[in-house]
Amino acid sequence: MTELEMKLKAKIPGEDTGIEIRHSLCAICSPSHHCGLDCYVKDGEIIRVEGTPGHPYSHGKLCTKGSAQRNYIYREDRIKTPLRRVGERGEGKFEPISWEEAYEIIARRLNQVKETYSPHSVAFYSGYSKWYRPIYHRFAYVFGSVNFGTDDSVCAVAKKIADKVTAGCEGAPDMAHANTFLGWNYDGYYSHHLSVEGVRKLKERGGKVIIIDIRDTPAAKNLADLFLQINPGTDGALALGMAKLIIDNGWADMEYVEQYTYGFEQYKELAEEYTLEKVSEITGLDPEDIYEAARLYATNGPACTNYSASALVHHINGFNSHRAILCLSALTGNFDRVGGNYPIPASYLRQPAGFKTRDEEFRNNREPEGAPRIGAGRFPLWDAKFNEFQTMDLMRQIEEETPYPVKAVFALGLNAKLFPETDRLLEVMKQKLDFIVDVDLFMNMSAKYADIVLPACTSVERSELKCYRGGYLVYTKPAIEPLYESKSDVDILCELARVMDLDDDLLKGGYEACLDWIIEGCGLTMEDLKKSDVPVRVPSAVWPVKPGGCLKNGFPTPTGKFEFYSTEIAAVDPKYGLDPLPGYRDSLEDQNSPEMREQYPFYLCTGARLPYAIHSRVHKTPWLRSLRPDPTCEINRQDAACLGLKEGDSAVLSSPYGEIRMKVKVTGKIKPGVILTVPGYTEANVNNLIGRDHLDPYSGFPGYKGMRCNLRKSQEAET
Ligand SMILES: Nc1nc2c(c(=O)[nH]1)N[C@H]1C(S)=C(S)[C@@H](COP(=O)(O)OP(=O)(O)OC[C@H]3O[C@@H](n4cnc5c(=O)[nH]c(N)nc54)[C@H](O)[C@@H]3O)O[C@H]1N2
Ligand SMILES: Nc1nc2c(c(=O)[nH]1)N[C@H]1C(S)=C(S)[C@@H](COP(=O)(O)OP(=O)(O)OC[C@H]3O[C@@H](n4cnc5c(=O)[nH]c(N)nc54)[C@H](O)[C@@H]3O)O[C@H]1N2
Ligand SMILES: [Mo]
Repeated sequence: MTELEMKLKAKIPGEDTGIEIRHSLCAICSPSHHCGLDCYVKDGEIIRVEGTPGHPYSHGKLCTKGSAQRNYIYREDRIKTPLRRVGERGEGKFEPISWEEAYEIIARRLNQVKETYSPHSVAFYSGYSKWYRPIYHRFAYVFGSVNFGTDDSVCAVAKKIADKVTAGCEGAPDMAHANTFLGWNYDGYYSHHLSVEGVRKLKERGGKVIIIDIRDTPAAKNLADLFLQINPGTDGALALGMAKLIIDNGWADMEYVEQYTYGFEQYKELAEEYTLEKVSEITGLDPEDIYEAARLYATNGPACTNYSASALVHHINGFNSHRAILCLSALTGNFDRVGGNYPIPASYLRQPAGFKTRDEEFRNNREPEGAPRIGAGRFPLWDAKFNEFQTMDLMRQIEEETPYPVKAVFALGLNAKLFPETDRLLEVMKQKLDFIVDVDLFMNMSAKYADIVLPACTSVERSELKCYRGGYLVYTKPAIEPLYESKSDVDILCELARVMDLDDDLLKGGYEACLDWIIEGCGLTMEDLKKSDVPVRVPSAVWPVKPGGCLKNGFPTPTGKFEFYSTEIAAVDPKYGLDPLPGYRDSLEDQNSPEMREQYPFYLCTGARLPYAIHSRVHKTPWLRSLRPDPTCEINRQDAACLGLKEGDSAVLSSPYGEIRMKVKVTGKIKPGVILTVPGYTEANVNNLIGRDHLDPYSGFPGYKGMRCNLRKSQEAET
């Protein structure tokens, strides 16, 4: 009996149940969290799912979203066949067509744009899903367009670039050896459930945990020895204040600073301005707590830090706030040291796993030239440090056609709801684009603007290559056949490459041929991988990766040092006004006129994660939606009382850009003056309240988590 047959017998005794358990993975969430999934299949249908026991990364765990997998897969709004638009863009009227016809139309229309304008006039876009990216990235390049762009324009990459221009590389927390964990905007319970175990173990060893958050979270409650409930968007000031305390009290590791860092004197001078009194005023924190956080972090080392993919860098001052926090790591001698933060190179899909693949070469060795990427003129640092277009400039370029027109958008997972001023973007696309293709699982609001819509299938209906920390690779097998006429995204891309006769034998050879090329040299082939349906250890993997490389060989920065003063930022044309030091600016500095303050007195933070929501992809998944049926915003009880609002009231949330209607949740977990909500609802799209130019000039990231707003009781009949 196989391991799975034994498991089935233990769970469901009896003969001939007709049920089989098949291993797969859950891809609802981010690439670092693709939990192993066991699917119980009967008559070609999944009737139950649970986490894969013994999975080397997820260890049998599955979060709220993953547990609703069945409900997600069998949703009624799944796109069933290729579709051609027959109504107005946005109207949602389509007719089914065959795959052949769809490919033929796409090939013809994309080539038309290429010939009439240029290949760069086709923008290739991807929403949140990452698994197909190497294939897709290369597809865009082989087609000839420089414009491949993704949700990376608003997720995590600001942090990565800030790391690169400071340390030359990113530093992952070495939780296993730290004595103190600085959980700066860390709430693993909601956004990274698998990470909580590491923090719990640290505590069990007697380690200390500091949590800095704007809301009282499960991490604050369950893990924190010290919890600082900070005013939103003021983290940069706190980090500089902590730096001053660390320097003034002699807690800095001056040997490290002298040997390995650059620009300490300027940094010290900057920090000098951030007195305890001033920082307490900006951040709303008790001076004693600030002092204690600095003392604990600097003196109870080694100390590692959590760097959030979104919470900080979703403020228009977020890039430098992140740098200011990162600098604390070097100031205390914790960067690239055991128990601190140190670099672990990416293996595949930009995830660290301890072995090498040719993912980046595969994506980039066909990179075309001949035009600047979208956003290059506005966000030079982004453009210099990351090989994707900055999608936050897409709307402007489509509208203004400078420096050249963009006339077609080819998208996998188009979801305009992630973009600030969503409705305006959709209108601009509707008016100005010649051709739009969208490949998605579900018929969402944005897909309705596409000329051709193609049905993708979910992770349980296809195969996927995935790497895991610890040196593992898996090539999953489909647990069920693709539903309806849906296909795997990578098959769609490779088939289209053939129809278009793109000049690339790898893409035309199919997904597995591409993967064979990518993993060559790691010690396993696709044939080897296919023999297992759970992750296998890669022979060339070295894990754990050890720290110390930068200290020994020099940091990968222009000076070879950790740069408090970034020489790469200093080299950017001064007309962009970028500060080489991690200086602090107000996160509402573009909205501080007296009229704005009066009209929009609240601070709107959107998108702090909730365990049963992820972007817009599960809002229509009934089980998950039932946990929070109405679009809801949270407000402190004092403010609610002042506004005459009660729990469950219908209210209008407004900003200078628009209004939406939401239900009110009254809470003690956020401070007065702050309003919290999540994006992704079609009927209450909070991104219509965020200005498209409310962007961080360093990264181009939008200030999703820092916008002025107001809330008033809805005058209409309460529902
Ligand atoms: N206001 C506000 N806005 C935000 C954020 C915030 O915090 N606040 N967070 C930002 C961040 S960090 C992110 S990452 C983005 C994410 O935002 P999006 O990229 O919009 O994320 P999703 O809505 O999850 O997914 C996009 C689309 O991909 C589809 N999809 C799912 N799986 C597949 C697949 O396998 N193939 C294909 N072809 N399509 C698939 C989904 O159905 C969906 O329509 O949102 C950003 N927007
Ligand atoms: N359940 C769930 N999990 C997710 C996602 C999801 O949508 N749902 N999205 C995934 C994606 S794409 C991303 S990018 C990551 C993001 O994951 P994280 O980086 O963890 O981001 P958040 O949960 O938005 O923010 C973390 C904490 O920061 C706090 N915070 C917000 N603003 C501020 C601030 O100004 N200062 C401080 N100090 N704290 C602040 C929030 O209250 C929250 O508790 O999550 C991933 N995981
Ligand atoms: Mo994200």
